[in-house]
Amino acid sequence: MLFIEPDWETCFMHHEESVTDSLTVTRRAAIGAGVAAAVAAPSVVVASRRALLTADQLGWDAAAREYTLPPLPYAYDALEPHIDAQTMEIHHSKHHAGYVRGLNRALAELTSARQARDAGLVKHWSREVSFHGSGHVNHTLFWYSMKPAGHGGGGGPTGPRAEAMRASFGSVEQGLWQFKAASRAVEASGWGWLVHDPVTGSLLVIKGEKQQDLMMTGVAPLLGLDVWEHAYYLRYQNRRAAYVEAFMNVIDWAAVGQRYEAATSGA
Ligand code: MN3
Repeated sequence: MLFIEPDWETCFMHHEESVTDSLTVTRRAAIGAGVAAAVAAPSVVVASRRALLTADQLGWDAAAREYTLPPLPYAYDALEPHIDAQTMEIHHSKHHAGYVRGLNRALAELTSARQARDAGLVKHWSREVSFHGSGHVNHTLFWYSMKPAGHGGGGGPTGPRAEAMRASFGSVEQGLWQFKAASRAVEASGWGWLVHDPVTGSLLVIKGEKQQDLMMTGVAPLLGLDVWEHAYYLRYQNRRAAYVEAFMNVIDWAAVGQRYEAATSGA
C-alpha cells in the first residue's frame, strides 16, 4: 500500500488518473505530473523493483519531510567537453536548486490552502507542485542518465535493450535518430524522452514543451534530455542540434538499461 498521507493522495488525484498501487506511481514519477511518489512515497521508491530513483538520489529528508538538493553523481567538469563545467554548475546549483526550493514551498503552501479549504489556492499550489516536482524529478533522472565519455558514457544500448530498440524503431540508429529529432524539435523549453510503454511493450520517443503536463499514462521513462536553453546555451548558444549530438557521447546506457529491465520485469 502506498505510504501516502490521505490528504496528499486526494490532492494528487486530479493529476493522476488513478493512483492505485505503488508501482503505478513509481513508474510515473519521473515523467511529469506523477510527483506523488517523489513527494510522499520515498520508501516505496526505494522498495520497488521498478524504482527509477531512490529517496537518496532525490534528496528526500524523511525527518524534515522535505527535499534537499541532491549532489551530482560526478564532478561539474566530468562531462567536458560535451557539456561544460560552468553550464553544469549553474544548471545544478541554480536551476535544479530552484525546483527543489519551489517544490518544498509549494508543498507547504498546499498544506495551508487545504487546511483553509481554499479551492482556488489548492488549484494554484497543486500546479506549482506539479511544475517544480517535475523539474526536480526530471533533472535528477537526467543527471543519472549521464557519465563521462569513455567512462560509462557514450556507446550505445546492448543486449535486450538494443533488441528492444530494433523491435520498436527498426534499428538502434533509427531509434536514436528519432530521439534526437524529437529533442531538436521541442518548441522553446522542454524535454525529449525515450520511454517504455507497458501496454504494447514498445519503446516510444516523446517530447514535451511543458514539463508539468508531460505525462503519458503508465509509460516508464528510460532516458530524458533537457533542451531548455539553460542546459546548453553557454557552450552551444542557439545550436541545439550540436548539443543534442554531444549528449550522445555522455549517455549512461547501463543506467538506461537498468530502467528498461525494471520496467519490463515482473507483472
Ligand atoms: Mn534544466
